[in-house]
Parts: sequence; structure tokens; C-alpha cells
Amino acid sequence: MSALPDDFIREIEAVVGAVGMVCDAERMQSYLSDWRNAYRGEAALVVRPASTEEVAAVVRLCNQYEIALVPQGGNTGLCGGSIPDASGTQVVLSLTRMTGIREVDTENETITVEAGAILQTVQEAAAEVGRLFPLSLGAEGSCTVGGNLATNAGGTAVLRYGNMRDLTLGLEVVLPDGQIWNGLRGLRKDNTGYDLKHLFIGSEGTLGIITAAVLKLYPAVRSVTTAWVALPSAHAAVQLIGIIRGLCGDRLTGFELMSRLSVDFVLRHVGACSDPFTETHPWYVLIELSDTQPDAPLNELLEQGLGGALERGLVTDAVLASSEAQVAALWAMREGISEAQNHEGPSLKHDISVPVSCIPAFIQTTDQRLLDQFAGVRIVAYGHVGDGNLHYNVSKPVGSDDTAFKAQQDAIMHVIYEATTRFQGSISAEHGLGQAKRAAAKHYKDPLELALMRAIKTTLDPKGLMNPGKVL
Ligand code: FAD
Ligand code: 2HG
Ligand code: ZN
Repeated sequence: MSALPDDFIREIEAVVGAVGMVCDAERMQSYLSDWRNAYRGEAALVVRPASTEEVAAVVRLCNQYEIALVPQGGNTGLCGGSIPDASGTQVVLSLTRMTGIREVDTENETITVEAGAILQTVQEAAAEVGRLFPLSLGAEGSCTVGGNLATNAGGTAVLRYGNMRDLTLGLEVVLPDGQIWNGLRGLRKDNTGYDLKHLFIGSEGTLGIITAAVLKLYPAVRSVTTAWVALPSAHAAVQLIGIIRGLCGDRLTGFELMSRLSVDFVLRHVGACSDPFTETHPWYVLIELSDTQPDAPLNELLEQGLGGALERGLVTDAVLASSEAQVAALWAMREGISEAQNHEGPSLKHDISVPVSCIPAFIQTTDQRLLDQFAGVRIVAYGHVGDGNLHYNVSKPVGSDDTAFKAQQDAIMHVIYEATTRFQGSISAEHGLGQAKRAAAKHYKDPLELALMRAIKTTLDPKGLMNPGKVL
């Protein structure tokens, strides 16, 4: 029996039709757990509206009947933000039928897309008109623009283009009372007071439903050079960024750091990946340079930078990709880490950032503390080192019991977040808080900032119906 009033269900059906509702327990399953199966909930109903007006009508009904809503896009988030709670009383509002590309304006260099559009589809639509939409991440084949906006997603090109916040000019949002805010402006300058779109970007569905966005386009890239580089230490990686950036400026688009254990996991679990080097090394970086000019001398620039670094002992080996297949193979090694770690049992994810200059000391002191206190844990450290963003994940000791390891989750987290705080970092660089880090944020975030966030939440969503139990 449904936890929802019959009248509510009838009215929802009048808005979205049977095609826009998932009531059947079996068909509902994919909306109730996340990609890793780390979070699971129950829902009274999944609603899939096909237009902004339908979203607004659904939200108005939820407001009227006081029913909590959980917005969901591609369900690839890593903090359980899109998963309902266990009560079975919440409604999942999936944006996956709103996939339209509303407008491409090549003179204004913008693309206007609906929230359910898959990121890769947006990248392809930009490429069709000779432009680049630069947000790029491992889940781009299934995550949605709405989810990217709601989590302020980062990824592998932030170094050059910024995160989703930097790539957005305008938003359309359905507010918790069902009003539609049309902020779909393609303006690069607009100082008429508070910039409201930034309230919704990164709000993880707790302030409203994002239904469409105006995004920035960039010139298409016509030359790319990709290198896989071995280094003796994380400190060498931080020094190498400075060298490459000094030489190549904005042509440096990717600089991804990986520990040997991260690479080992990929070699073990992700098919068709092979180590570019015969010897093993403690650290690797994947470097990408790009340019809008065809035949830009990127190989020469990178060879010059790496040659100098080799002489100074900062680099121990390097290989430049010589075909598109090799470029894809190198990126597959990097993008495969997340999946590979799933095969090694439970993993505790810590998506932290510290100032780039502090990364070596953070790794050294935190590794030491963890290994002293939790014998045998496997630290899988990798990430977007040019942004100061480390995925400092921890896998259980080989052969140990899953439950015993999970019982240490809070103690392990405390060591890592205490170090993050000491280095004046953030406990969530790009994945958000969701339900995973809500309690930690209460502990580690500035109380005044939390109070301001609560005041905004109460003003916009006084009944607390938008994604309750997430973020705050
Ligand atoms: P969902 O998971 O469906 O939702 C995420 C949050 O946004 C939830 O709180 C949900 O309620 C809210 N939400 C979704 N749609 C809307 C909407 N329209 N309006 C309001 N709220 C909404 N993230 C990065 O930042 N960088 C990476 O490099 C990266 N790599 C990844 C690699 C892999 C293999 C995987 C599985 C994930 C990765 N992620 C990364 C995390 C994830 O892909 C991103 O957070 C992505 O932006 C989520 O999009 P989604 O559509 O799947 O959102
Ligand atoms: C990445 O950079 C993603 O690969 C996922 O942000 C990180 O799985 C993770 O911890
Ligand atoms: Zn990442």
C-alpha cells in the first residue's frame, strides 16, 4: 500500500500521466541505490516530469500535501545525495525525461540545455558547432547537467576552465513552492544585486529543482598532447606543475596525480589496461596540453618541460601518447581508479582539498598517522592535484572483515579531516556533502557559515521538503 494519499497520486497522474510515474517496486530499484551500492533507500513514488511546467506542478502538489522530494539526475553522485531515506514516504523526482538542448548561440558562445541532458550529449552538441563544453569527468556518459550543477561538479579540466559554477551563466529553477524562477540569461555581466544562480549551484537539491541552464562554450581544441609521467614523490608532482604551467600557460588542461596503489588496482581490475613502464614508480601524473591551433608545438613544449624536470630528478620516466588510441588508454587508466577500487571491498571516500603547496605534507603526515593507527589499511590517493583536490580514499586491509573495517570508518575519517582542517582545507572539494558528509560538515565547518546556510534554507524551503537529510 502506498504511503501517499490517493488524491495526491491522482493529481500527480493528471500532471505527468502514467508514463511519468514509476510505482512498480521492481522498476523503482534503480532509483533507490547509488552507483556503488553504498546508499539505499525506499520511495513512495518516482515521478518523471517531461517539462518545466510539469516539474512546477509536481512541486506545488508536494508542497500542498507536505510530501518530501528527492531530486535525481543520473544517480552517479558519490555522497548519497540523490537517494531517498529509509521511510518509504519520499517522492523521487527524476529529471531524466528533460533532455532537450533548447538553444545553441555560437555568437554569444552559449548553449541552453535542460537539466536531464547527459553531460556527454552536451559535449557532443558543442562539438557539432565547432565548440567545446569543457566539463569532463569519468561519469560523463550517464551524469546529467542538473546533477553537475547541483553538486558544482569539477573533474579533470578545472585547472584550465573551472568547475560548473564557472561554466554557468543562467539557470531556470522551480522553487520549493512551485514558482518558476526564469534566470536563463546568457549574460557575462549582470551586477543587479545578488547573483542568485550561485545559491542553487552546489545546493544538492536542497533549495529547488534546477530545470535548465545557460552554459558557456569555448573554442574547440585542435591539438592535444598527453603524457604519462613517473615521479619519485608527490612533492615532485607539485614542483612539476609549476614548471609545466610556467612553460605552457593555459595550454595545461589536465594534471592528474595517481599513487602506485591506484594504478595497481586499475591494472588488476580494469580490462585492457597495461602499465606504460616496465618498472614500478611511487607516483604518476597524467598531463594534458591542448591548443585551439591545429599543429601547435605541444609535444616540443612538453618534452622541454619534462627534460628539464628529468635533469633535476623530479621525473623518473615519461611517455608521450603517439596516437588517439594511446591517449584513450592513458585516460582509461586514470578514469578507471574509481571502479577498480570498488572491486577491492568497501572503500572510504575522502574528497578533500588543501592548498596545492600543502599536498606533499598532507599526504606524508596523514599516511603515517593512518598506518600507525589502522594497520594494513590501503591508502588510494589520487586526484586533480592542480586544484589541490585529492581523492584520499581508504580500502580495507587485504583479507580483513568488511564489517570490522566499516566500524573504523569514523575514526579513519577523523584522522583525515583533522589533517585537512590543519592544512586549512575542505572536507568536500567536488562531490558535495549529500548524506555522507552531513554530520562531518556540522563538526568541521565554521558555525557561522552553517548558520547562514540554515537561514537561506529556511527562507526558501520553510517546510523543509527539498531533499531533507542532505547537506544540512
Ligand atoms: P545525481 O547523482 O542524480 O544527484 C547528485 C545531487 O544533485 C543530489 O543531491 C541530487 O538531489 C541533486 N540533483 C540532481 N539533479 C538535480 C536537479 N535537476 N535539480 C536539483 N538538484 C538535483 N564528480 C566530480 O565533481 N568530479 C569528478 O571527476 C567525478 N568523477 C566521477 C567518476 C565516477 C566514475 C563517478 C561514478 C562519479 C564521479 N563524480 C565526479 C560524481 C558525480 O558524477 C557528479 O557529482 C555528477 O555531477 C552527478 O550528476 P548526476 O546527474 O548523476 O546527479
Ligand atoms: C575522480 O576524480 C572522481 O575519479 C571519483 O571524482 C573519485 O571515486 C572517487 O573517489
Ligand atoms: Zn575527482
